[in-house]
Amino acid sequence: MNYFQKDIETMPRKKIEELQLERLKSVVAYCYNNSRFYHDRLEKAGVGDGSRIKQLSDIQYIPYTTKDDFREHYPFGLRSVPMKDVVRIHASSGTTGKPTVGLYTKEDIENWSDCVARVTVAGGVTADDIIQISFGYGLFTGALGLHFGLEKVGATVIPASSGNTEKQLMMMRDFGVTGIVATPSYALYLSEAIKEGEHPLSEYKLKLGILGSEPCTPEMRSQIEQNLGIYVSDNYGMTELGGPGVSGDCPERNGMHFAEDHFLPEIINTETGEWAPQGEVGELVVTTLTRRAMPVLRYRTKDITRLIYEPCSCGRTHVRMAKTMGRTDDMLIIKGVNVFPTQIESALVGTEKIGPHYQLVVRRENFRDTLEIRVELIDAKVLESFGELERLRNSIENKLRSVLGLQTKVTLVKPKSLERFQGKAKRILDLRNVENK
Ligand code: DLL
Repeated sequence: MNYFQKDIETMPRKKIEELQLERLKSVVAYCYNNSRFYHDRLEKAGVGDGSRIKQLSDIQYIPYTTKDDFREHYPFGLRSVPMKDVVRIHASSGTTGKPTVGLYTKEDIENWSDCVARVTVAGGVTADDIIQISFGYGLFTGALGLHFGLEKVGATVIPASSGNTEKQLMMMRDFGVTGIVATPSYALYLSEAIKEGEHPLSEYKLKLGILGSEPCTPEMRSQIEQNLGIYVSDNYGMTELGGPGVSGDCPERNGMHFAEDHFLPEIINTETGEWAPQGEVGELVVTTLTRRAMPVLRYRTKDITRLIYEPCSCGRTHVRMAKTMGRTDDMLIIKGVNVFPTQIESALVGTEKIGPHYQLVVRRENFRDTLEIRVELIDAKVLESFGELERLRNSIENKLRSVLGLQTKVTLVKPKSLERFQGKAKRILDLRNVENK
């Protein structure tokens, strides 16, 4: 078994919790003393400088931090060090309004790189690998985060960035690339481009995919693995928590191990804000334990998952988080039923005759939301046979009804007619506000 930091990754549970408690107290005191924002928050909540924190469960007295806090204190309001100690700024683009900003000291970059190195090693990377990073370089944490982590491992890093697929493929062949870093959507796109190009897969040396930054169901993962002939591991993170490296798959791929020496996770009921019972699904809340430039206490990630405390046979002792079902803001409520796009993906991908590309179209008709699922056929010939088209459509609708408990409308569309994505996929087309204006 390979570990990047074995002593930490396999630390006995009790020791991890002792370390977390010590770090929790110290980060609360640090925030109280160095951040105007947290000083006021902690004072108001009666937590003060954290000296009253005696056990990990006392974290519940600390108020949550939310995306709105980042927005309202844009750009540097959550900063806890003088600007001269900040060596890097990242930000997430976000779809509306101002970006979410992350600041780093030199020490933050070191710790971040360690965490990322851990997830890449757990995903199979060694110093012998040549890894192409196909995340967009720039303010996004993905590219530079993986870049620094992989360099720590000693792998050869190619900062390809995103886009220009032909050139990406040429570099992969010419440089003997053994692994790619990308979103699952882009990996899928690359696999199609290889299939349609002049160079067969045998001209590539690919064996690993370190994919992350968006949900990827096990079904989608196997599709990517089959298409590219690689082994895929998943890793998770977010700008507010410093970027990738928060958690990642081990060879068991049964939940992503948290870097628990740097992050303290909790699961809450989104509606009540109370703790969910251990092992149950809810919203992930994370406290950064070691960040200096911008520590974050009890951040509500909006990601829906559960924590797995049972020991993992890979030997790592850090808690695992199950693959996320998605974000609370991506959850659709259709005729009163909660639907996550990942549930649809699991049901669709791998079904005979249809490809892994789909789009969800939400409309409002007669004051009720409706969901149309557009799915690409592998072979356009099916469109010529009304009978076959109907049979296929019915069987997919039935499958979805049994998974979702909801009647949906499936539309089978021509191969290659749905949009492809070079970064995170945008699969929901929400026409509710457009059509009803
Ligand atoms: O996506 C950080 C990252 C970069 C993670 C590269 C992994 C690899 P943001 O752009 O701020 O940061 O987006 C964060 O993306 O709250 C999740 O909803 C989603 N997300 C990230 N990783 C995963 C994953 C980066 N492995 C938001 N599975 C998060 C599911 C993910 N969702």
